[in-house]
This record gives sequence, structure tokens and C-alpha cells, in this order.
Amino acid sequence: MTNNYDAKSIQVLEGLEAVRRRPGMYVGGTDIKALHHLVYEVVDNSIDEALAGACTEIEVVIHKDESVTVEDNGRGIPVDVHPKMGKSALEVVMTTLHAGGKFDGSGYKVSGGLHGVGVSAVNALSEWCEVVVKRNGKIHRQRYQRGYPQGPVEVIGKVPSRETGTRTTFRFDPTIFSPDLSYRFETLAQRFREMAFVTRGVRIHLRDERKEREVTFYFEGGITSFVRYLNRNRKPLHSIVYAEKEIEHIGIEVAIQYTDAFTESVYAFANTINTVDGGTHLTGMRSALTRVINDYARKNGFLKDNESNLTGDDTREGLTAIVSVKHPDPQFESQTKVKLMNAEVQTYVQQVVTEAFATFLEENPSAARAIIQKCLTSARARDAARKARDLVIRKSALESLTLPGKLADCSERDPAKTELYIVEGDSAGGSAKQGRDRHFQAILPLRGKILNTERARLDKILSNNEVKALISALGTGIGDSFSLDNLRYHRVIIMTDADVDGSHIRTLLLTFFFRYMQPLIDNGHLYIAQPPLYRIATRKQARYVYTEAEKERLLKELEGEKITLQRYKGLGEMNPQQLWDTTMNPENRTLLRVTIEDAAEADRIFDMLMGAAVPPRRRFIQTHAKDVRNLDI
Ligand code: 0RA
Repeated sequence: MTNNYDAKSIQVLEGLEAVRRRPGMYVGGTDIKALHHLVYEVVDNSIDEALAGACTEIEVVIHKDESVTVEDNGRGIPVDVHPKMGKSALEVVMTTLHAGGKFDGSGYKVSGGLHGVGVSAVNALSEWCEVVVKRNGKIHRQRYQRGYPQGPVEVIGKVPSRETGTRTTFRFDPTIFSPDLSYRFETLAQRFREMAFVTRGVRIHLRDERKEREVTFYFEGGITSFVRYLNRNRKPLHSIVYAEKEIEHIGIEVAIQYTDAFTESVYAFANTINTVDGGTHLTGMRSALTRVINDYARKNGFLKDNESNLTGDDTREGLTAIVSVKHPDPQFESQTKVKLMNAEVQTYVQQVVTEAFATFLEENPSAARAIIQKCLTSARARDAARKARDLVIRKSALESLTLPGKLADCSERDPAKTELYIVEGDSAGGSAKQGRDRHFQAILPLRGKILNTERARLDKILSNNEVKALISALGTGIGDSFSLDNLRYHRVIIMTDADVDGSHIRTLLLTFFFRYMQPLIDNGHLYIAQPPLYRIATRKQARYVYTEAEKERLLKELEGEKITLQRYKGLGEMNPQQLWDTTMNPENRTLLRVTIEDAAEADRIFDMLMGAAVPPRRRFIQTHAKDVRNLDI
């Protein structure tokens, strides 16, 4: 018995140390993403309680010192002494790897924790952590430092015995994570919104004490509310189709609604986690929709015998849907790639969607007609787009000789050494042309706003002159026929004014690249230039600053001196030399590399940006458009 205990203790210590030595293996790194991961890991456990029907409220608080509290009104982590280990179950949960929510093996239907490392990994990576459990009419508490208990579980008070729950507070360890990391309210809020959508009946409250703000997510309608939310600015073609069924202990839920939009908004969840890379649940839903629509269209004369079936692409346009599965043993492709692999799920989801959607079409012939007409239009548009694209591709083969007239090309021919500046407006384009190093820097001025690509179809976009110039300057083609090998410049740099119009144009360009040239982003070729916001001059020298914070710092530094402060609203206000010095000279400039950390999030951002009514769109552009990762060159 004692031996066993000692052996277990050693195991525990080794486990905690392993996590601290290789945090990457357990929480994916030591950056801001991993930091958010810690919070998700803790909240996942409370969500598990909610999924088990034992918890309705989850409160998350970000404290001023960047510690975080997660509190739920679940059953409370058991605190009784584990007979084999001779210590409290709470301590086992908090200090043993993989002993998270599933520790007693029975209490749980499914586990939300995708990564399954459990709260013990969070504990190990925390400078300090405290867990308070209300259970059996008592308040229990245990504290830890870097994972190690600072004493046994203590009873610190009494409560009515119906009052139960778990409260965990932890402070990330600054010797493991970058010490100046700071939680992003928006990122956490986004995740909790999704969790609340797919966990009907749970209320998730997020409060930020650093800068008093809070938000509560509660969706009575679950994923039906989610679909209504996604379609809030679109015109639905019919009421939301909802189905829910449990097959072989797998909970399956879908909500489906077609709209008049051209894009698709489909999200798949497995155990409340947004499976960005899809998987068997998504495939099951998609193939069912295509099959049901084709069957109905044939049977009711929308498709003639000599006409071919609608394709998956045709039935996707304007589709908004959520598929959410709760699986007792989810298999994922890998730790980071979020893709559900359980093969049986595809069959089950297909079954549920086929039954529900076929019934819906039978019972609602006018909705059925609207959906099928939408799909037929989409098929025709796709056909037209294919023709238009072929034309562009054929033409761009010729146009490798005939580059757009307004492109000021560089003399270097090796793409690895060259850069293309996409510049807003003719006057800034003029300054850039004069200021550049023409040996390796090419300039493409764009006039006015390029098309809003979200709202328009491919065939229309391709007829836009600005877009045409961009495509032929890059040389890659677009969409399915995009080829990175033909990229004519390895750095493609968007350079726009530091004002609202500038950020709008930047966003439009990002949308275009995201939708039609994604490999360009994936391979790190797309950048955003950083023109200065201010020029601050004293009698002795002039300096440029790029952020408000920098400006404040410099003004403090120069206190007492006589200064002139110039705010640059547009690139056009700089002369060619200044533009070169501040924004284009590789020696001094800062470029931000555009990354797609999370394709779904990016998609949502574009979706919201382009799909939304004007006020939220403006706010979003102003706060997030430049939110890309910093890169030193
Ligand atoms: C194991 C067993 C039971 C509940 C929990 C763990 C539990 C874990 C966490 C983590 C955060 N909040 C939590 N709430 C509960 C079931 C205990 C029972 O049957 O009463």
C-alpha cells in the first residue's frame, strides 16, 4: 500500500515535470494561443458537467494580474480520499496527467477536452493555482504551486448541501510563457460563444477586470440560434431545419438554412470543439444534402433526364448550417489539426440529415422550390465562371508578356528577390514609384475600391479591372488553378493609408486573397506595409512613429523641447524620399506578415466584415484589420 502510494507519487511528479519541460506537447506551445488553451482546458471540464446535465452556469473572470477564475455550478470535483492512492480525488485530478474529467470513468457521457491533457497540465504550467469545491455541504480548498500541492485538501466552510460547484483560479507561469502575455478578451469570447451555442442551456459569463467589460452567452435555441445568428444579415429562403438524434451513444444535432447569399457558412463541432478542418460529421451532412436535393429535383421535374446532377458545390452556395456531434470517444487527426475521424459518424450524420431534410422538402414544396432554384442558378453561374476563368487563364498566359499598363515593374527577374507593392490611389502610387528601389521593387497602383468580393460571384469579380490587373501582375492564376510556382514576386505587400478607407481597401484585398489565392497566404507571401502615423521633429532631428504608444513615449522623452508634430493621414502626404525611408526601405521598415492561424476564424472575420450591416463592419475594420502577426525583416 505504502509502496504503491510512493510509486504513484513519483509518477505524479514525473508527470508534472514532463509537462513543464515540454509544454508544447501538452498545450501546443508557450505563446498567446497556448495561454488561451489553458483557459479552454479548464472551461472544457465545466462544459463536460453541463453536457452531463449537471451544470447550468459557468463564469470566467480575467483578473488584473492575468490570473483567471473559472467557476461552475456542477456537482463539484469529488474530494473523498481515493482508496488506492491514499489521497483526495481532487488532488489526483489536479496532479495526474490524463486524469481530467473522466477520472471515475462513469460520470461522463462525453469529454469536451479535445486535447485531453486535463486540468493537471494547466496546474503544472501555473505559477499558482487554487481550487475550491462546494460539495456535500462543505467548502473544500487546495492550493498548488507549479503543480505541487501546498498541503492537503482543507475544509474552509459550510454551505447548504444542495449548493455545489467547482472554482479554479490559476496564474500562468511567467517562467514558461512569455511573461508579458495578456489574454485577448475577444478570442476568449468567440470561443465561449461557440461553446454556448452548441451546449444548449448553459450560460457562460465572461468578465474582464482589467478593463471592466463583460459578456454573457446563453442561447435557448442552441445551434438553431447559432444559424439565426449567422444569417442575421442575410435573407433566408425558408425556416431553419433542425434535427437531433442519438445513435449508438453518439449525439447528433444539425441545423440547416439556405439564404440568398453566395457563400457558405458551415461549422462542424465535435464535443463542443469547432473542428476547423471538418471531418466525417461534415462530410456526412454535405453528402446527405446533395443527395436529397438531387433526388427531390429529379422526382419533381426540376432536373430533366438529360441534365446532370447538381454537384456538392452547387448545393453549398447560400448554405448556412451547423453540425454538432457529441461522441464518447472522438478520434482526431492530430493534436492541432482539428478534424474528426470516426468513420461511423459519417453514416449516422448522413442518416439523420437525409431523414430530416427529405421530410422537410416533402412537407414544404415552396421552400424546396426556392432551394433548388438557388442551386440551379449556382450551377449556371459556376459554369459561366469556369468559362470566364479559362479565358483569364488563357489570357494571362499571353499576359505574362503583356503586364498591366499601370504596373511599374522591377528589373530583377528572380521572384525570390522581388517585391510587389499594391498601393492605394494614384498619388501614393506616384510617390511609391519614385521612392522605390526599382531594381527589386515593383509598384501596382489600384484606383478606388476593388469589388466587394464577398458579395459578388467569381465571374463578376474577374471582370473587374483592378482585380484583373492584380491577377496578371502576380502571374499565379486563381482559385482551383492557382499555381504558386508562377508567382512573380515572393513578397506581395499591401500598402494603404492609415485611415478608415485605407483599412477598408486592405480588408477587401485580404478578402480577395483569402478566397481566391489562399496558398499565397499559407506560404507567407502576403504582407502589410506599416506607414508611420506621425512625424515628430525637434530642431535637431525628425523621427517617425508607427503606433500611438510609441508616440506617447517619444513625446514624454522630448518633454520640454520644442517640437512639431505631423500626423500622416495618407501615404500621399509623404514625399518619395520619406516613403522610402519609413515604409519601403528593407533596412528600416516593418512589415506584417499576413497569416491564417485559424481558417475558420478568418472566414468568419471576412464573413462578418462583408456580410454585416455597416456599423459593426466599420467597428470591426478599425479594430482588427491590422491584427496580423509581427514580423521582423
Ligand atoms: C469527476 C466526477 C464528477 C464530477 C467531476 C469530476 C467534475 C469535474 C469538474 C471540473 C470542473 N468542474 C467540474 N465539475 C465536476 C461526478 C461527481 C458526482 O457524481 O457527483
